[in-house]
Amino acid sequence: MAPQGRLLIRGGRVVNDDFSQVADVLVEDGVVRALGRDLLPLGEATPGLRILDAAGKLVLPGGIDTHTHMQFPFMGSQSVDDFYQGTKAALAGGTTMIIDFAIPQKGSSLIEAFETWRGWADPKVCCDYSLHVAVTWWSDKVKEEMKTLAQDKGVNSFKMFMAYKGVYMVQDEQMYAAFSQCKEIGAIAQVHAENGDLIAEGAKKMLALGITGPEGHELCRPEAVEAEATLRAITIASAVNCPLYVVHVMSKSAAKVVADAKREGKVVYGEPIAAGLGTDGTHYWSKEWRHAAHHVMGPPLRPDPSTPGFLMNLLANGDLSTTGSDNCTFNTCQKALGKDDFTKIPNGVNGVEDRMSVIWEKGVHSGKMDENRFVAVTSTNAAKIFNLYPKKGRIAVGSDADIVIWDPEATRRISAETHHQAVNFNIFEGMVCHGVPLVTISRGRVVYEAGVFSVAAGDGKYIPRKPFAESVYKRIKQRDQTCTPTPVQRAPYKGEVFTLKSRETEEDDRAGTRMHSSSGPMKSPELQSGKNTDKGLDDLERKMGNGD
Ligand code: URQ
Ligand code: ZN
Ligand code: ZN
Repeated sequence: MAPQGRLLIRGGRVVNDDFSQVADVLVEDGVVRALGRDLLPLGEATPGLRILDAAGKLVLPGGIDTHTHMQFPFMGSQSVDDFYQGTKAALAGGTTMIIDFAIPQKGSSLIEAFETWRGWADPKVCCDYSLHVAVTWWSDKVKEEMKTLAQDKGVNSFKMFMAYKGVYMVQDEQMYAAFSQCKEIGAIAQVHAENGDLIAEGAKKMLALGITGPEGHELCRPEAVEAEATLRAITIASAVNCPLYVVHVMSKSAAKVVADAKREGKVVYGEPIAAGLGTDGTHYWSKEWRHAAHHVMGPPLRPDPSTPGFLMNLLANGDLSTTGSDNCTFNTCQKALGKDDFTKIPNGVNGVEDRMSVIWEKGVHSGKMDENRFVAVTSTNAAKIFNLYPKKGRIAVGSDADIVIWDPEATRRISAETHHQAVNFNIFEGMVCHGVPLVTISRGRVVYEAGVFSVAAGDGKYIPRKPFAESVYKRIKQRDQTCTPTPVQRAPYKGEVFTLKSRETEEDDRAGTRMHSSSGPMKSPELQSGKNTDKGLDDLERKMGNGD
């Protein structure tokens, strides 16, 4: 990366998650050096200092997209936004960090998957990034590798799939084991919450009914399939006292499950995504196959048109915590792999570029949340949960200078014609959004300004994340100390104890039964033992008058 210049962002309204203030921000060597009023009196020139006028604009912490899949090999294809084009598009939309997923095949090494993804990302990324790692199978080796990833590779989040049967799906006992290990190593467990068995059965049923189009994708995995898995994951995590992060919460039912759990005091976080907040699943019934297929993702967008507004309400009131995009884009010809069978349509939609604007429009412009909550759900909460805070997610002295100058009044019309992503479709096509990123600054450098990029492949950095994030683990640790059950102190039981029979005894019993049944009346099972020396049984036999 080119040497860092000095920047003064002058006169903007600096917005953090807790308060806003009009202030200048001085940036040097990639970090915020000073924050305050009139850091440089007007008219005073300093060589080597670039001044950006932010008067009347907002100065926000750069967005953190908690959920992307760049150049992901999936369902026989590979997502078309690679780490170069995907992260450039992120910057254009005001996002300065993404967290992608390294996903090993069943039976493969987690560390190798992590290194593979690093190998793809490092030379290409234009913004900072980090990696979640998926646990797609279970063994002692997986357990050990999770520890190594947490201790040596900067991974503090592991995703378990409850869907994609036969590919990535894990069973409850494997989730229990993986959650237990997450807790041991100070990571947060993440789940793709859908019941994979029900989806597999539902898909067969739809195909048998002759439903081969994209509507079948939603019909075979209705809301209850997501809500059931969400509750199951929360129940397992709670049994382990492991923090849980539910990725891509897509339905009202699943969001209610998360909200209820949160209100019961569970350490659980819900992540809606731009797609679910900005559009809905009525598109699956479009007469145009291409249009419908480009909305296919899992869990699906929901046909209930009140879903996006409901999810936004929960994001605004704190029931849901962060936002990602689940950006996993496939061109039409790739989606067409499933032209005759919806189960073969590669799952995934866009969102990395438009997430911030869609949330501003539907969340802030609509009056559901204020600018501070916007910063919380697009950046700060993610930084806290994934242990990046306050380097990321805040504008403060010492923080990384990942900053966006944001015009809350300007509008832009989203279109695949003008977006910076590689994919040839945009699920938000035609949406007009207030909230436009004017300048994006990545670790102190202006990388995007008025539609022009000044960034090269590899300028971004891998950001390792330490385990035991405070905002997540303080409560977990305390509960371990204070909520672990203890035995009741009581006097030992001194009475009679029934004698359990061994298998040998049972076999003898069966032989005895044959003898008795041929020579006399049947006895109760307890009395059928041929070698009954037990005093209790002798007494019982006497009482029943069978003392032979
Ligand atoms: O499930 C996901 O997160 C990935 C693998 C695919 N994208 C999607 O449809 N949500
Ligand atoms: Zn998923
Ligand atoms: Zn995903």
